[in-house]
Amino acid sequence: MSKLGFTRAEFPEGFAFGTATSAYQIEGVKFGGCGESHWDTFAATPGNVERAEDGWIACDHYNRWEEDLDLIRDAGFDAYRFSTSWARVMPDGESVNGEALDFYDRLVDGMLARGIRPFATLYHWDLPSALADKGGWTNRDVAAWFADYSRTVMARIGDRVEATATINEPWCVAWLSHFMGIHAPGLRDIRAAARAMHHVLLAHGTATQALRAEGIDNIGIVTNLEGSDPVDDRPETLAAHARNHAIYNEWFLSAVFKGEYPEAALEGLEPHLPTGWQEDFATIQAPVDWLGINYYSRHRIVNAGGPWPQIGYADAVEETTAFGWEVTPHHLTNFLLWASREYSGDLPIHITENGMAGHDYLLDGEVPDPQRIKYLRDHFAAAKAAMDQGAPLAGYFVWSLLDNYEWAHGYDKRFGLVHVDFDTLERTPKASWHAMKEALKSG
Ligand code: IFM
Repeated sequence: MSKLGFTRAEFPEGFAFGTATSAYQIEGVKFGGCGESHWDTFAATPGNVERAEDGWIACDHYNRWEEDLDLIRDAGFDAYRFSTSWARVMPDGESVNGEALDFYDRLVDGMLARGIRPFATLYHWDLPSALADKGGWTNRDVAAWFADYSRTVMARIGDRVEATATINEPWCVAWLSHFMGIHAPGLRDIRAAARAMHHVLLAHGTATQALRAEGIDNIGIVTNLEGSDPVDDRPETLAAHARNHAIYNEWFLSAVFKGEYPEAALEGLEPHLPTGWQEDFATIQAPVDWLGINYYSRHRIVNAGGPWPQIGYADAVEETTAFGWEVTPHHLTNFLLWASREYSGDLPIHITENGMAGHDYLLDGEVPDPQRIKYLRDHFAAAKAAMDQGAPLAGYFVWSLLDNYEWAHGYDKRFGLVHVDFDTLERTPKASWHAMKEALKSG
């Protein structure tokens, strides 16, 4: 048995073992005529990002992509989930940067040349500043802007991409960024949040329809689902827990697959939704071919009091990662079963992200990361348990290939299977990369 506790033979033929990254986190916006995004200005504002770090150089993937694809191939991965940058492709939000399309064209060809199956994500958070100036996700027009950008990218690479996701983690795009103020644009406003919660779905549906009209298929959306448990069974705690689950997990799945929003979220958000929001479900429900689930951890929920939604987080009680996130693999099993039973039915599900941040360090040319190996072993087992109970799991992408820019936390939260020295940009595979290689070699 491999260190990761699984062999390929335990998974169906064609199962996509993959790894994932995103453009802003690795490429380096300094290169290739990339335009400014709301993450550049958010990071340049004191107090938003640790050490005010940004994606200027990041992992220099824009120049080192061949070495990075070699690392994916050499580990034995079947698939690579990457994202295209909106601000790189449309630096001013409108006109197209040919260099950007050339780059993604080379990248996709580089994957195919190495036998790696390309899984593209169109939005992983790099909104052009020119569109942020017009209100970004709070402006209904974002749906048409996003469809236009999606068409432009897929006209160039859509013929060779196996699967396409519209939006990565709509909860982060909308709630974390417009209600909690933790990600760009850093708003803390319930009206802005409600509009972003709706427009991100409208953008997903509008782009899905636009891509289909151009003959692109195998389209999905990537939701991040977070486990939660109420700290006690007092009615006010249970109500806060239900609201958290509705806003975090149910809102997006319910809209895409059922054409409705959950009551526990509508009770606070409905007054702030744009007029006529119900009519948009016809677009939001544009059929998808697969569902992506990103899963990492859970929160213990308390009632924080104060204004709606009164969601508060209690201290962790389980083992935690370097991020302070609790390690709770059983929630992954539950989510895979719940999402297919309640929403996506027989559609294939991909675990589009799963992984952990560690206090990883380079020692004599090696990077020992035993906690990550155990984390992955337990989560692969949790995924397998869901499959054994009928969940239609078709792929599993480890987050992330490389240590990279972890948004508001800058560069010191290391999620990579491969260590990156951010002074020299040298890559060193960690013990977990070697463990993946061993498992993927197994019959
Ligand atoms: O790094 C992020 C990624 O961009 C989106 N999903 C969660 C990861 C870890 O926080």
